[in-house]
Order: sequence, then structure tokens, then C-alpha cells
Amino acid sequence: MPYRRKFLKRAGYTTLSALLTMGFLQKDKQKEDGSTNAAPANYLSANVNSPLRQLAAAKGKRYGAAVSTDILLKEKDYADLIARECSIVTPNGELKWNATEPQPGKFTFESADAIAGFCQKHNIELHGHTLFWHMGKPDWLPYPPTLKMLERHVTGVMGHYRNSPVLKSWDIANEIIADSEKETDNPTYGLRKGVKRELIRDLFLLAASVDSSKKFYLNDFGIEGATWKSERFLKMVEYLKNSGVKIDGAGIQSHLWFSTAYGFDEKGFNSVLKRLNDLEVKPLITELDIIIDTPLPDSIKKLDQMVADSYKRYLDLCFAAGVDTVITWGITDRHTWIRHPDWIPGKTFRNNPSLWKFLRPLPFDENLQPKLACNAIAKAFQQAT
Ligand code: 9MR
Repeated sequence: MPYRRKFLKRAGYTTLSALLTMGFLQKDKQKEDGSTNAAPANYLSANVNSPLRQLAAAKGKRYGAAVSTDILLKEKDYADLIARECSIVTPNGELKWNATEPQPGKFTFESADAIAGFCQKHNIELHGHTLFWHMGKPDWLPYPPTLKMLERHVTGVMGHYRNSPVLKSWDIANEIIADSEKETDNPTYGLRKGVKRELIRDLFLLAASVDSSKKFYLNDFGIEGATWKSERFLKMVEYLKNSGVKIDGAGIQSHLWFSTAYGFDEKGFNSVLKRLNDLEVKPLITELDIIIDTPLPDSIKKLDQMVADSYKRYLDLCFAAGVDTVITWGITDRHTWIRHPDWIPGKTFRNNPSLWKFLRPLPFDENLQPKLACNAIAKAFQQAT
């Protein structure tokens, strides 16, 4: 199964329950224009005039988004929005292996440096994503790469940003855990086929030998609850910790799929966060977006309420566990990855373009106006202790 479909299949299981208990979804009466008489949930009163980065900073936290160089250069309103709202950004693809080392040993940083320059100008931190991944890689590169290839790559890429005033953290490895038991040779750690735990340990050691002044993260998806995958992810974090390598944080991607039919494993996710905190590995939310799958509500307005409520519940739980960094995967529905032809989800949306308008996973709409999701994030920051 191609990665995309596997990814979506897994991601679909990570969901929020509480939608069923959201009174306004059942009680409201839809008017002809699609709007409702629903009593506004309390997050509607959040002060969205304050940028999210400011509301986050008031609580010692950070808000950010994944950004792309080509859009930053082409769309001024988008660049202005990022500068106003974000205190941290992640390059969408500019630091992946296919972008930084497209030919063996030939490094290019033009696109990534454009983001670094933007960050410096606007006092934004840059998160380095990523040094090791089974995707976003040039065709000549095997997965997993040999240690020699890793040495050249990590030295070249981390070395380039060693003295960067904005780049403060790296996803040392991304998505190393397989999607299911069938796709691993290693039932304990669940690593993707061919990946050995020692290789990941050596990668972290290598990174520390190049630049130990940055924060080092292990990043993955499908770990937002008590799942086969989260159990293996935690085992790997524990192994790295016990091996004495530097690992500062765990990136919990949080590409979340909800619907009125799914439940969210709050207890399981709380226990993941607790176990990370116990291991002294900081949990960070690195790629948050919220997609509603079938059964879809009957209006965009209701959908936006569901997305917003899900953001609020998810972030409340994260903040209660001490999470201090929230990065959404994009900032506006205009550019969400999930609307791209390569990634449109299969079952509900792929052959049904009339439903694509329901793909509204981010805090700002296509016209860069704040949605209820933005209020919900704002309110979650305001209420965080
Ligand atoms: O959003 C990214 C998309 O534009 C790229 O084509 C793709 C391959 O490089 O990567 C997407 O970002 C992924 C991220 O790097 C890791 N987690 C899943 C993200 C969405 O697929």
C-alpha cells in the first residue's frame, strides 16, 4: 500500500470522542443559509485580535506553523500572516534530504535559507525537519541510508545551521515506527523494515557530535493515544534515553481525524504524555491539523464548529500535561497539504470533489480570515496555566 494510503488509514484511528457530546451539534436548527441558532461555545469569546504567538508567549508557550518558501515569496498576505501569528515555523519540505542533498554530497540550502532569513527578520524560531525519513528523499538514497551516507548528510546539513541564530531544534528522525505489526521485523520497537535500533542511536550520537547545542527530537504520527504504534514509539524513546544519547523531545505530529462516529482515547493519550514526561523527554505538538471524515455534518458552519471544538479539547489536554509548543501543519486552508491531489484522502473525498470544501483543518480560511479553530486555539492558550 502506498505510504499515503497507509498513513491516512492509521491517522483515521486517532480521533476525538467528545463530538457526540457536543450539545450544539444535535440541538441547533439549521437556517436556510446554512448558519445555525446554536449557542456559541465559550471559546467564541476569545480575543482573536491578539496574535496567537502573543497569547502563547503570555503563558511561556509557542505557536507556529509549517511554511513553504515558494508561498512566502509569492503571497504577501500569507507571509504577513505567518510573521504576525507565529513564534516558530517548520519548513514544509525545504530541509528534507531531497531538498538539501539532491545529489550525493552536493548540498543546496537556498530554499531553506530563505525561510531562515524570514525567521531572523521576524524574530521567529526555526525547527529543523528532518534529517532522516523514508520519504522526501532523492531516488539514489536507500532507506535506511548507510551510516556513511548519514555521516555526510548530517555533517553537511547540521553543519550549515550550526551558527544559525534561529534554528534551535531538529527532528533527528521522522516516522521510524511502522504502521502495524505486519510491516516490521521488530515486534518490540516496531521499526520500519531494515531499520535497526542501533542505527537510530548512532544517528543521534552523530548529530550530537556535529552540533549538540540544538534540541533533538524523535517525531511521529499515530501516537496520540494508546495504540500499537505509540507503545513502540515510547519503547524507542526509552531505549534512546537508556543508551545515554541526547534526546530532548518527542514530536507528536497530531494529524487528527475525527467524526461524530469516532472516539478519542483521552486516557490513552494522557498516559503517552505522562510517560514522556516521566522519561524527561518533552512532548511537543509538531504537525497539528484536524480533518473531519464521514459522517460529515450538513454545513460548513457545523464542520468549523466541530474542528474548533476538537482543537480546544485536544489542546486543553496537551496544556494540562505541560506541552509548551504547538505547531500546525500549515496555517491556512488555502494551502493545506490534505487538499493537494497527492494527498486527498481516499474513502470519502478522493472521487468526490464536491466534498473537498469540507477539508478545513487549519485555523485560517482560504481568505486568511480566522476561523472558529483560531478562536479555539487562542482560548486554549488563554486558559492554559
Ligand atoms: O506537507 C508535506 C507535503 O507537501 C510533501 O509533499 C510531503 C513529502 O515531502 O511531506 C508533507 O509533510 C509531511 C511531514 O513532512 C511529515 N509528516 C506528515 C506530513 C504530511 O504528509
